[in-house]
Amino acid sequence: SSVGASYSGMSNYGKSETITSTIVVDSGKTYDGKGITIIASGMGDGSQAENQEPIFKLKEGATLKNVIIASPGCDGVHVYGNNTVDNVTWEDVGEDALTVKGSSSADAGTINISNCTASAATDKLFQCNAPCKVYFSNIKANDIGKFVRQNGGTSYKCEWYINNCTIDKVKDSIARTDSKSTKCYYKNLTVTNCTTWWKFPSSSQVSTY
Ligand code: ADA
Ligand code: CA
Ligand code: CA
Ligand code: CA
Repeated sequence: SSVGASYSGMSNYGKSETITSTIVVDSGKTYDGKGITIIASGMGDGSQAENQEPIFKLKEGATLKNVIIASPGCDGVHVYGNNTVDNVTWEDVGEDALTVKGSSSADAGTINISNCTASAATDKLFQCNAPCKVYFSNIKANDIGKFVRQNGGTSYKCEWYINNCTIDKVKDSIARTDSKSTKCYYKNLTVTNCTTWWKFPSSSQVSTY
């Protein structure tokens, strides 16, 4: 099986739905789009302007799967802790693709992001605004600024596990943090057209596993 999202045989594949407000997935619930394409209207233009609305908001423990997010990507997906994001495509990432939210003092737990495809991110794909452990697996990304970024100037700890990802055309870096306690672990990572993979205070914060 290849890296990235796949919708073959899903009942909503080829169908689209236009939304005008954020789809909220309640705590512990699952939103299964069965291959549907979501088109946002009036929620932001997908530019680098901050404060666009998210397409999805996943409360604590919620799961999002089998969705294609069309342009404009707005502020992507917001997750609040211990979430699963599986088989999601960002056709044209907006301000960013997914943000781990929460105050910097509240740990967002473990976030699993797998079997996803993302393209055309002017800046970041995955933005971590709270301490968290994120497991990235089977993700295909193309034409991005950064794959994962801890909110600039913060010093809390994040742990990133990057497994079986294929990333092409990277302007800034694969992973970037200003925190001395954040760690990044990677294996089976294929990167092309990227000058600088890691931007960490110390190279000892990054290792294979
Ligand atoms: C920028 C901004 C942060 C936060 C972040 C985001 O880095 O400085 O305050 O808004 O974007 O989550 O998009
Ligand atoms: Ca931003
Ligand atoms: Ca874009
Ligand atoms: Ca954002």
